[in-house]
Amino acid sequence: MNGDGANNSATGSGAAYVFARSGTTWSQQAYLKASNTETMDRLGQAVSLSGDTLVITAPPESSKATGVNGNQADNSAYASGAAYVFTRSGTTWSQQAYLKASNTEAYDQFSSAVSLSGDTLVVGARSESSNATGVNGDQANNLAPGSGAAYVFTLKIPPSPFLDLPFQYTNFSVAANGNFSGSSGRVNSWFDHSIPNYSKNSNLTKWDGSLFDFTQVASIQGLSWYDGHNGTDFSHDRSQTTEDIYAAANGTVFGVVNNCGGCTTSYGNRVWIDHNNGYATLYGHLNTVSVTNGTLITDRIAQPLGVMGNTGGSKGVHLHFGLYYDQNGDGQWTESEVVDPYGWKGATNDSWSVPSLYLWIHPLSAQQLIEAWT
Ligand SMILES: [Ca+2]
Ligand SMILES: [Ca+2]
Ligand SMILES: [Ca+2]
Ligand SMILES: [Ca+2]
Ligand SMILES: [Zn+2]
Repeated sequence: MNGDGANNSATGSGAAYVFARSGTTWSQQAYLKASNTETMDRLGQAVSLSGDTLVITAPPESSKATGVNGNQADNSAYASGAAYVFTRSGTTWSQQAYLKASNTEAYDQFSSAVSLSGDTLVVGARSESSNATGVNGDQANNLAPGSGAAYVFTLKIPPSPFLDLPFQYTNFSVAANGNFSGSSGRVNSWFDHSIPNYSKNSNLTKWDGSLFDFTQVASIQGLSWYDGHNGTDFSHDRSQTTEDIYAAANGTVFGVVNNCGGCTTSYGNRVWIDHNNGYATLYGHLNTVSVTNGTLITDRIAQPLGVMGNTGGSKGVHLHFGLYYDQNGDGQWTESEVVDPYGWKGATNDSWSVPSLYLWIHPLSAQQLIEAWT
């Protein structure tokens, strides 16, 4: 996106322009091109927008790929057609998928029409030529030239950031500076991307891919960093003697443990919240809990979950914040489904199996502010 719009070196390749409104003022937000831009592909012949997802068509596109994210580099199926799915995070658009028909052939013009609603996408191919009838018939023949077909895709749309920090603050200069006196930042142990589930390998890999080798940098980690951590630890506000903990987003309370006086293992007194979008959050080591199973959180600041504490396997007052995504859709959140709300930006694949996405409402600059304290 936002490439060089000033050249004309791919005649008729096409483009899409996203405009966004602030109040009554419209301005261009993005200039979008295909991942495999070529002359006469006619990207943008049709577009369909739903929420933060945009589909852009290119009916003359000519690869012989089929399905999702196939090989887009060849031109051996002239005008078979393709569609491109872009999503927006904040104000940034990026291509998520390159879509082709399941039975790609030359001249089919897949994406001659397109319509997106929520996560359901219909793509028309007006010149597709099988003689099938109804749903999922024989798509392999060409016995009815130009009869046309439509293809339905269910998109897996990444969630928009929806998490707030699980404590009270009025703005990020307060979060960065004021929630401590004289220091900034709240994170005192990051999620470890190097080895899942408390396995130990003597290092910690942070969301950005930076590696802390504990055999080399033990002096800086102290008790603040640890190997195999499956969550984010937030330290306490040193300007307060007790600190309320709030839901990171609205949802329904479950999994409450509130009778953990003296327990020395696991998350101690804790609260879980189901956010009704596949994600759940865990708030561990609480001193006291002020919600019960089934409590609906509809205004997070109006309903504290409890008070930050030092119960369970904890070595000081802090909040263990866990984020889980129900990847297998069974309605349970297991330790193999834990994810990092700071996402994953490392150069190699994350060793955790469920993808971590950046899900804080606040932008990276604020994230760096809360990171600053050591
Ligand atoms: Ca091409
Ligand atoms: Ca065909
Ligand atoms: Ca590790
Ligand atoms: Ca699950
Ligand atoms: Zn922790």
